[in-house]
Amino acid sequence: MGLSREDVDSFYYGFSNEVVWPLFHDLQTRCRFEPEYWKSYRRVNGLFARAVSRYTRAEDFVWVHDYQMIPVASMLRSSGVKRNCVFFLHIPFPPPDIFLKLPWREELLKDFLEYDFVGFQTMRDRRNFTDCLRALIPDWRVSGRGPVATVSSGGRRIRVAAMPISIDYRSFRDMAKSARVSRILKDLKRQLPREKIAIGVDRLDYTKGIPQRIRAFGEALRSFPELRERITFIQIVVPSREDVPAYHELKEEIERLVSSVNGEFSTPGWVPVHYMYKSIPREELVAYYRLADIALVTPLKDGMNLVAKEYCACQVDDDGVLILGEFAGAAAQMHRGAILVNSYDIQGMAKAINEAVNMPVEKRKGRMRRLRAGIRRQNVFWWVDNYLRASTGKALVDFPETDMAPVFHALIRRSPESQEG
Ligand code: GDG
Repeated sequence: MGLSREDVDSFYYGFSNEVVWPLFHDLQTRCRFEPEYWKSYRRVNGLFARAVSRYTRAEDFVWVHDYQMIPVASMLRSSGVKRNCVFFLHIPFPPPDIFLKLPWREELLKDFLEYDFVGFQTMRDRRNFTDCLRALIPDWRVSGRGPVATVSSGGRRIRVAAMPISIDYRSFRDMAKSARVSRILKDLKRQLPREKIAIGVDRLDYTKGIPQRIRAFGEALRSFPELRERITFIQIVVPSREDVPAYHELKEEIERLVSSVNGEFSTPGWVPVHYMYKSIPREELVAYYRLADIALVTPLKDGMNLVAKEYCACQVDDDGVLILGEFAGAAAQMHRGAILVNSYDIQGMAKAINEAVNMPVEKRKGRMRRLRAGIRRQNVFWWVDNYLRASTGKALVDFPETDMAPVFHALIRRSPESQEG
């Protein structure tokens, strides 16, 4: 099955990346609600559904991933094909006042309800989803506490869950210890002989908070002059969705900010921000993670953010500080070991950078040990296992208390879902 250029433009770049992606990251002013995009999104999902029906049998278990493919189950059902179909959303689910902007809000919400099981990254997302259900399709009832809830209407009953994805902890840890990575690390240390290195690693995306982070780094150098010449910030940006105009503009904005910070603070022999716009091999990435004393993971909003987990897995000497945005899904599991920041707060992030630079070694190690122990236990195999258990009605194993970043705690106590039994 091939997609035409028009399909790719309107289904992928259009509806998926100019409607669902910005809307679900709370950036509705970036959305282009083109009716043509919606039509194409559903038509192309019909093609995916046809392929699923052709290549699977009735007894197969079909696991659909992510926001490009939300309508696959309803497309299967409307063509009379029965499958046990489950779904996982890798990106956040927005709160009702954002989701309600979508012109096709009821249809898209109903598409979720055609799956037998829907997994979200965090409680925040699952709660937003059930809040939207209450607002738009009130005959669906939500019941149950804890990570897996049930939503039902008439005879139909589906489960919705918060299932935080993770990484292959051992493969990152072992690579970080390998001779090859140690060699790359040695070279990097020779070329960047600074006391402290901070790192950011992101796909080029306006949700990742890269301009705010560069500004925060500049602000840290301005507010804490003793950091100058002591710290270097390496920002790796991986090219992504270059056919979407907003991404071009973002790239230019990042380049302007990097040169402005460097113009203001560089001295002979010290360039404060090293900016790389390319994809690098995994071993090199792991060497950079090891090199970095501080990781700046400050998305404006993120389903999870695997970079936060990878960075910690690679700190094989337990030494390193994670500065983590509280709107990343990862903050629900990692808030106790990380320095949490509001990724829109430039001065708050600047202070966090200063705090990270000055954190005593015992505190750094204690926090990093805690972070790594969490990721080691709740790794990607734990995630797959629990996803499959939950989606087939089995009990979860070693599952965390339904946690959220502290800023959301008061909200969850008030939510009607948490009061239903
Ligand atoms: C979506 C959600 C959710 C990056 N640069 C290089 C490189 N990477 C790898 C990282 C990491 C991955 O890309 C990025 O993962 P994220 O989780 O940060 O973000 P998204 O791509 O936006 O992913 C997100 C995720 O799905 C999983 O559910 O966490 O919230 O948006 O693995 O290591 N890898 C290599 N070279 C690079 O230069 N080799």
